[in-house]
Amino acid sequence: MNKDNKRMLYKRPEGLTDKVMHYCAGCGHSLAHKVLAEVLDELEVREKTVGVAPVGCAVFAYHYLKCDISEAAHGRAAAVATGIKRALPDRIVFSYQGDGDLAAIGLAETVHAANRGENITVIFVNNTVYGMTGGQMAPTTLNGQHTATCPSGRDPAGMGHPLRVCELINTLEAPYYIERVALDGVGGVLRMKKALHKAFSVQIAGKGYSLVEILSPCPTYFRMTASESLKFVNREMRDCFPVRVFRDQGTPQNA
Ligand SMILES: Cc1ncc(C[n+]2csc(CCOP(=O)(O)OP(=O)(O)O)c2C)c(N)n1
Repeated sequence: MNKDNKRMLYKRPEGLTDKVMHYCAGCGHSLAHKVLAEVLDELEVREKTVGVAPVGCAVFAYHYLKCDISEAAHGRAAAVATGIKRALPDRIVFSYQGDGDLAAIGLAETVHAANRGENITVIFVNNTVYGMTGGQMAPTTLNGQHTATCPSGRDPAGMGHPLRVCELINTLEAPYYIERVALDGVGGVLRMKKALHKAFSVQIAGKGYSLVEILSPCPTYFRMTASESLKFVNREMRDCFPVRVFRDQGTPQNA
């Protein structure tokens, strides 16, 4: 790792408060918050940014990010973000959502905001489980993965297959930028940063809807150590959810 990358990973960004984070050891939310804070400052938009955090482990984002944050009811973040952006078009607006929130109860809002090409940035943290409520099955739970509500492993015969959100949103005309990244090591963190930069730049330029999906470890409900959970993201999750740019500049990208 070169010196600049090392510095980036260990320095506490200006855009984070001094509060000690409550996340479990090895959880991806803390890293995602940190990089998000850096990106907002590098783009010099933090002071005019409004985030929307619905329910889920990241509901306390307002404790950590030094920008305005609004709560939303479970799944309604895309609708709330739409309202804020339309009422205050000079603000930079993002939603920050887990897979239970965005891909289950909030799927309709997610699809329709994308289909309308709202000029918002959606940050989708996919850890394949409902973390906050005890590790239940989410739409993105992998086939065979054990959770509190599928203790014998997800069986697609009765439970359906993992929902691929980027692929789904990529069927729509309006979205401008769609990328999936994975928090599975230093390279993944750097790619997440690049993707967030791009997504917010799209919004700043007024180009429309951007979505960054972040495959993220949940060691507690994967029932693994932090390092085992990184391997799970790298192997199992990436196998089901390919990491790539799906669309850039409004043009679908070939795999
Ligand atoms: C209307 C409503 N139904 C259910 C809940 C309970 N609830 C709180 S968080 C959550 C799931 C969050 O999971 P996810 O979005 O995957 O985020 P994570 O905690 O894994 O980061 C649920 C179902 C709620 N708060 N409101």
